[in-house]
Order: sequence, then C-alpha cells, then structure tokens
Amino acid sequence: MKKEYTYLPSARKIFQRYERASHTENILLVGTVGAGKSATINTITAALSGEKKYRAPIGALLSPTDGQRKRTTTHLMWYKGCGIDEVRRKEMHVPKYIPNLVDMTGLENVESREQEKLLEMILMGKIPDETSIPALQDMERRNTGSLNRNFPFTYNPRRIHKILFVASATEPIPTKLIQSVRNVAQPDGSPSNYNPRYIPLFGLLTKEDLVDWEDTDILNREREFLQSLGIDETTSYSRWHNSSSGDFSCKVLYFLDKLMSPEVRVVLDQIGILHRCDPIFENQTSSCRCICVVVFSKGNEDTCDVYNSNGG
Ligand SMILES: Nc1nc2c(ncn2[C@@H]2O[C@H](COP(=O)(O)OP(=O)(O)O)[C@@H](O)[C@H]2O)c(=O)[nH]1
Ligand SMILES: [Mg+2]
Repeated sequence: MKKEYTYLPSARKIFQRYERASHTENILLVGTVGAGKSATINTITAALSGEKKYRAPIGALLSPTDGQRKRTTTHLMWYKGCGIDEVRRKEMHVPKYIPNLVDMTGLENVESREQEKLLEMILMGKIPDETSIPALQDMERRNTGSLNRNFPFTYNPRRIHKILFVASATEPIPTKLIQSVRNVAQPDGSPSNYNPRYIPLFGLLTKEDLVDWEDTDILNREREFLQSLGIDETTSYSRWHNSSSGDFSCKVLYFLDKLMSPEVRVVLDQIGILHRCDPIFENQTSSCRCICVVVFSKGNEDTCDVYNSNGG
C-alpha cells in the first residue's frame, strides 16, 4: 500500500483545530471482543498526551473453564478529552472541546435487530456512561422494546459523532457486525430509520505486528475490511499495533489527524428529521433528500476531497 506523507502531524496541530469548536465530539469505538478497542484508546491517549498513563483496562483472556473469550470491557465507558487527564490538558493548553472517546464491550459478529437497536440507542445518546452493555442486551432479548421504554430520552452531549470500527488483522473481518453498524449509522433515508443522522465511519486494523503483510490472504483481508466499511483508505483508514510499552508508530498521529478533523461531520438526514423529530413538518412531502457532504481536510494542503453520500 503506497502512502504519501506530505506533512508531519502533531498533537499540537490536532488540538489547534478545536480552538474554535463549540461542542465536543464523541467518537465511539466498535468491534468484536479482543479486537483491540481499549488498547487503541490507550494508544491514542499516549500519542496525544505524550504520557504512558493507561486508563482503559485491556486484555480479553480465554476463560480456563469454557475456553471462551472473556470480555474485559463490559460497560459503556467515556474517556473525556481523549483520555488525557485534566492536569495534563491544562499543562498542554489543550482546548476545551477536544473529542471524547467512547469504549464499549465487544459485540458479536451478527446482523440482528437486537444489536442494531442497542447501537441505535448508543448513537442517539440514550445510554448513560458506565451502563453495562451485556445487561442491556439481556434486557432487550427478554423483552423486546424494553430498551426504548427504559431509556426514552436523548441526551445531546452523549450523541455519537464518529465511529471508529476496530478489527484485528489476525482474525476474519466481522462483516456482519460491520453491516449492522452501517445499517444504523448510515441510514438510507427511509422513515423506518430511527437514527436520522449519517455518521462517518473510520476503520482501524490492529495487531499489524502479528501478521505477515507479504501474505496475500492478509492483504485481501484488509481489502475486505475497507470494502465492507465502504471507506476510502487514504481518508478513513489505518493499520497499526498497540504496544503495551506505550510506544507508538508515527502512523498513529497520521491517522488521528484524519479522525480528529472537525471538518468531517455528522450530517442530518432531512427525511428522518421530517418524519421523526418535528411535528410541524409532519405533513410535508419528503422532497428534501439528505445530501451528505463529508469534507476531509488534508492537513495544511489547500485541496479537499468532497464526498456525497447520494452520489450527487
Ligand atoms: N500484539 C498486539 N496485541 C494487541 C494489539 N492490540 C491489542 N492487543 C492485545 O489484544 C488483547 C485484547 O485487547 P483489548 O484492547 O482488551 O481488546 P477489546 O476487547 O477490543 O477492548 C490484549 O491482550 C491486548 O494487549 C496489537 O496491536 N498488537
Ligand atoms: Mg475492551
């Protein structure tokens, strides 16, 4: 894979972009158990703060009794200010509104209504910090609709603005889970979509240190990952390895430079809004189609790539 680096990103340059921000973005990490989501949060925090203070507990170990992978992260966990502690943020003069990272328990590689419901609730900001995800899954499994009944209110500061899908290069790509995420995060504009927003997706392949990149199967796996996410490798993708020693490669900052670009925004789906949110517009026609324009800033170059979800 050919990479052209035209400038050097740094934590300072990334932070500067948020100086004029007026709200905090929430970036949700999604993937299967053991994909490396929590380790990725620690890598991001270390890369931006310059400190090796690990906050997200990691390690999905095999259970000695049933051989199944045990989840380490069981709750929805908010890492405010990219996980950088307040003292360090002050020392570094970090702007107030830098993104929060949201870690969650690993999801199964299935495309199911229950799973989509859970994702939908999280994306819309209905699930509070530190809620047990397995408990929510259990609740909905036992009694369909109970998630909606128990968490009816959207809390705007908890809404998700970007999704980082994390997968391990050592395992098959969880294409069904990816499809579930896309079904919810990138609605097709039909009134049945509860989440009326188009949320940008980013992809990260972890554990690149454990596979052979000369192997065509691994390269095909990477291609499948990009295709199933529907993302472009230059603007929305990276691969790296999370290191327990806290060292990170320069790829981390290059990727954060893309992920943490405030120009990439959630775009409201007007049809969803007309049907779901505003009773004043209830009887109007759906002539106002969603046009999703996602602009990726390329560092300090003047050029930008513009994407339109409806191909227009
Ligand atoms: N070698 C290697 N191990 C990793 C990497 N990322 C995560 N791990 C290990 O994989 C295991 C699962 O990681 P974790 O972050 O807990 O996965 P999560 O379930 O997605 O949160 C842990 O033992 C990590 O140390 C990586 O890039 N390379
Ligand atoms: Mg975890």
